[in-house]
Amino acid sequence: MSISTAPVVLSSTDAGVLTLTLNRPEVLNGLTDDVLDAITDGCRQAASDDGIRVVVISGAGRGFCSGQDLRAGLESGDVDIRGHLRDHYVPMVRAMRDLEKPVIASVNGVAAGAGMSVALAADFRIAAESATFIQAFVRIGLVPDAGSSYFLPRLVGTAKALELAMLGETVDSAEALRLGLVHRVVPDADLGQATADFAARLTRAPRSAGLIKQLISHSLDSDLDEQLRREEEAQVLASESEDFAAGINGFITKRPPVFTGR
Ligand code: T3D
Repeated sequence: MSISTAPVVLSSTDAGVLTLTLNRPEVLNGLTDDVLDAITDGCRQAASDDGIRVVVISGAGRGFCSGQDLRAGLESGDVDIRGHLRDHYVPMVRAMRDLEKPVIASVNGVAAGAGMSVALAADFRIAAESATFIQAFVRIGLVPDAGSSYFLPRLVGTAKALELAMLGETVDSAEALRLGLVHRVVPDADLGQATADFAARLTRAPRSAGLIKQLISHSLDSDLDEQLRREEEAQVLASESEDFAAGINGFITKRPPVFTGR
């Protein structure tokens, strides 16, 4: 038995970016309760800290995340799956989606099962060329969870989502880009810098960026009237922000506005 004292998720903050690095490289960052709860806590911390403007999730070693750690008790057959999902997976997905700040998945390697779900629950996915995506659930007789069955059809359409989830085949980064699963694919060696550049750009976004995240998130679940109401509410909030005042002033004075996220 090996006992590790290293944190299962490394957390660091720099220039407004909170980076959460899944840190179980020996199992391609398989998800345990501690890992799931640390992602949840990180997103909640970002929600309450004005200094954090963007969250980045990445993986240590050659994998992004291999999904549920299959050696963390599942094999005993004596697991309360419903409770496990409700107590650990659902809060993580909600924390990522409810956060009114962008979350970037910097996908450095394989994203399998719920590891792919983590990537899909993010707002942006930047993938290394060697990254792969696998709806691995079906390979072990499970169904997509942690939001995969929600996010996947919205990103690639129901026909392709069904194929990916039912066949569980490996999707490489070029195909992921073609399908619209990821926003960018970069050479492996450039992933860190490309993610940092993308995140830095988002740290300069106005308060309305978080409201835009919520509007687009709800869009496909709303009818037109409901979405028009949501736009109205969000626009009122945006128009009351300091960043809107800065934006208007910037337009009039012909100087680029400096947004603070307030
Ligand atoms: O609990 C609940 O509520 C249920 C929720 C379930 C959600 C899910 O995520 S279900 C899906 C779980 N994930 C999988 O089924 C993926 C399992 N892993 C793989 O299929 C392969 O490892 C990969 C395709 C991801 C990568 O393959 P490869 O060849 O690059 O690496 P490898 O040699 O298979 O893995 C390297 C090591 O990581 C290896 O350990 P070893 O043999 O060197 O000691 C392997 O066992 C370990 N590993 C990889 N994935 C997992 C894992 N160990 C535990 N859990 C894993 N998910």
